[in-house]
Amino acid sequence: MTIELETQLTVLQQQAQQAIAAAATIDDLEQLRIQYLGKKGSLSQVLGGLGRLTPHERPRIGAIANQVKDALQSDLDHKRAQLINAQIQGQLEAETLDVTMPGTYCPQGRSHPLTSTIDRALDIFVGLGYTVADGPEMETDYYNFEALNTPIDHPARDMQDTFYLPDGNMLRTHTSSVQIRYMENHEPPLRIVAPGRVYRRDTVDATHAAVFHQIEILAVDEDLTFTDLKGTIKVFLQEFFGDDLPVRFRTSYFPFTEPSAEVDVQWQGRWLEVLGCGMVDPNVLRSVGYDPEIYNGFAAGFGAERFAMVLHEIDDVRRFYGNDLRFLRQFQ
Ligand code: 2NM
Repeated sequence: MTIELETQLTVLQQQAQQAIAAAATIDDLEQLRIQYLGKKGSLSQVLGGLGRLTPHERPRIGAIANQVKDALQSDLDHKRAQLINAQIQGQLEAETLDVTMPGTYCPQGRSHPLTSTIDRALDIFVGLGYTVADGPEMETDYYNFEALNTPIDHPARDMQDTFYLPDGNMLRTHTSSVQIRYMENHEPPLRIVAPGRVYRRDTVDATHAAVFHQIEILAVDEDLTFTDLKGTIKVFLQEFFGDDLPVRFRTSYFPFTEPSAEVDVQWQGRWLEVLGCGMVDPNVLRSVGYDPEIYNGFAAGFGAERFAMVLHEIDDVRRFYGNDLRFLRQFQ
């Protein structure tokens, strides 16, 4: 009986120690603890037989059982510490951070100076109650010239000045065509601002581009006066360039306005022409079906490139299209 119990304890210890050594996870280990040392575990079952021993043998076997228990508990603790260590080690390796690795390149974009110039102008007109309008860049003779009171023999219609397409259409030479289209579809009163790309057959140099950007405004209402036009233009230019900017109006000529004016601003001590404007010609109003006895209008047009060049003191219009980052990075 004594030998039998002793053997059982020895076998149990060997089995348990092998199982503990082979445990792969902390959960496995906990299962083994319950299996061998738990209330209803193997060791308790073996000790159940203790009662059948003689009082003389009981303390010796009891002491062996305690040694087995202590040995297994110590193995469990040891193995648990090993597993936790391995887990931490694995985690450290998986989460290694190499602070010497190069960073991720995050290029930062910014507005093209022309885009921010156009946005700046549009913001001012939107603040004055104007609506932004746009239209096609390929136009018919009617929208680009005829509806704008531009006679058939006007020099602007010359093959030398306008990009004609083989079908007789053309690339628009101004955004006034947008205004005609808008007026055809809306009744007065209206206030619109039309920004966009325009095309002219100019010889390209520091101040001329074949493709550039125009911004045109148009107001149609009852009883608009040239004073309304002057006030609007002055407010716009002072908002755009700065409060105490000297502005002057000179008489001029456009087919679509009468009277017409060109506007200069004094910038860095010099007078620079920046804008054309006038009261919309009654023929233009008639062509969109407005009665010039009831309605009149004023309009103005200017080049975005020219405004950007004056504002930022840029000496060559070709810079805008060169995509030279050293140039572009100078603007916010
Ligand atoms: C300018 C100068 C003067 C203009 C006229 C019109 C329209 F459609 F109402 F007839 N839009 N824009 C205009 C007038 C444009 O650019 C230098």
